[in-house]
Amino acid sequence: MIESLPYTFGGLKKIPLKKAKFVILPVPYEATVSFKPGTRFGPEAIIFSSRFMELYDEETNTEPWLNGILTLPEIVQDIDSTQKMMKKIQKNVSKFINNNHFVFVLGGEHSISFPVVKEYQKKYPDLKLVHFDAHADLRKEYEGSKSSHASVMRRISELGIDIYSFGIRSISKEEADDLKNLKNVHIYFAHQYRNQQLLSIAQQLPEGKYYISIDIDCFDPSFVPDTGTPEPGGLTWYEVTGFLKKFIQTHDIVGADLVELAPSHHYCASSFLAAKLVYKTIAYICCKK
Ligand SMILES: [Mn+2]
Repeated sequence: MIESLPYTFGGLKKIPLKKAKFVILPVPYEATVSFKPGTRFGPEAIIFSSRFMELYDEETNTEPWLNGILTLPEIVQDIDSTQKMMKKIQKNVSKFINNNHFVFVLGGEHSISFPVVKEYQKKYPDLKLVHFDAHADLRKEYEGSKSSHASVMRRISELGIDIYSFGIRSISKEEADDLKNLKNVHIYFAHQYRNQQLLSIAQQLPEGKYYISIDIDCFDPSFVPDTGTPEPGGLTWYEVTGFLKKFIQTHDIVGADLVELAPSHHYCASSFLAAKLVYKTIAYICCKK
């Protein structure tokens, strides 16, 4: 009876916070979009689609939801100031991070990764970042904003965090020039690194605590047309999940986000893929010994 499913990630029943290994945090924030708008509807579309997923994962032969997944109330965009909103997000995630919950943030635009990563770095000073995206997001600022979605990795790099970016196929001349001086940013361009190479890199990345930030536009538009700036030549479902599986087997993941889904009314494959990617990531983490 679909009608009776709770409106939560996976349609799962609400559980006490202390029983939740994973908390799903919807952040429908949208302020600095440059092309097609709609990321504010991303979390809602992901949660809606997730209610129709199979909760058994055939690949890992597990039922990831048994580890405890709790959908939190969304962080409402009730203030105009970007800086205040970033502070609000950081404050909100703090208690979950400090109580050892795995926070999985659903965006919203990519800017929201910054306050979450900043708070994670407080707990894990050696925090590193794996980043999937079509865009490098390394602009010093964009359209007058330092908190733009197009600047988020620049801001994170300024925290001294090592960044490993995959699927990149759109970068400005200025960003490409700056890259030589950004010693902690490692870009694996989509035209160079595919399939088996991605799998090898997944195992070779340095040890440490990692946060994973996934901009849904890392996928090819044939998989995910519903995003603000779809770029041709993107990654496939099995390239991304294959990487995540290998990477998670060999590394310690403490938090994640999935951002930039801009759902359309007539095409649900994008939001379903997003929901499934969140659940797959949880499955890979849970089946780790
Ligand atoms: Mn992007």
